[in-house]
Amino acid sequence: MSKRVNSEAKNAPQGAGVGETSVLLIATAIAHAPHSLKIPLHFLHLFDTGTAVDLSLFISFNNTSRGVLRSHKTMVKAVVVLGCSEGVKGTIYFTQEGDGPTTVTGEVSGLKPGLHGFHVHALGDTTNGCLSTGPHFNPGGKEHGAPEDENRHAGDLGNITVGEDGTASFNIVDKQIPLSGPLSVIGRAVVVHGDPDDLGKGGHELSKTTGNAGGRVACGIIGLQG
Ligand SMILES: [Cu+2]
Ligand SMILES: [Zn+2]
Repeated sequence: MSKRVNSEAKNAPQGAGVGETSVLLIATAIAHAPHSLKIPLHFLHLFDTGTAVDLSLFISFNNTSRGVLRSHKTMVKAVVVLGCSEGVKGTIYFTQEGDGPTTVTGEVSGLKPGLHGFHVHALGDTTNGCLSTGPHFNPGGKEHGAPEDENRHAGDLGNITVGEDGTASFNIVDKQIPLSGPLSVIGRAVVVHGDPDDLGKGGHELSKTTGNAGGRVACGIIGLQG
């Protein structure tokens, strides 16, 4: 932003040096006064006409970007009710504020103790049970991996850990599963697997596609929540 102000200040027919310094001073004042953008009128009189126009554009641009920032801070929520397999139950909640990361929380019961692969699959189609939810959600055309890997499917959320009582509760924060926009996971499915996801590192022929996580023991469609 200061680049733009600088270059336009140079085009001013006279007093460009003074104008440039003052614009930078005002820009600094604006940056340090988030709730008030009142600029004393006599400041504006320091400039020739050309620079004054620059300044008003700068101020209105600043106002606009603040307004846009505020209006984008909406919360989107989604919910999954797990089904498909006898005895496995659970509810999973998704929340995303603005374009920040998505938080996934939930509880699942009726699973064998240990690690279970946990993914977002591409389709919200359960006409043939969890089998029809397609492969892992992978809009980037990457290989299967761990949530923290650069090379991973967007749907790769790793494992959930089930205790001796057969239940798991979890809280996952991830940047690749937004709830709005072209890469939204709304309308897709969450799948819980019978075995651990090897996170692409198991050396099995399925490691780089599914993490060799075994059968799909529970799944549910990610639906918008009010
Ligand atoms: Cu899966
Ligand atoms: Zn995957």
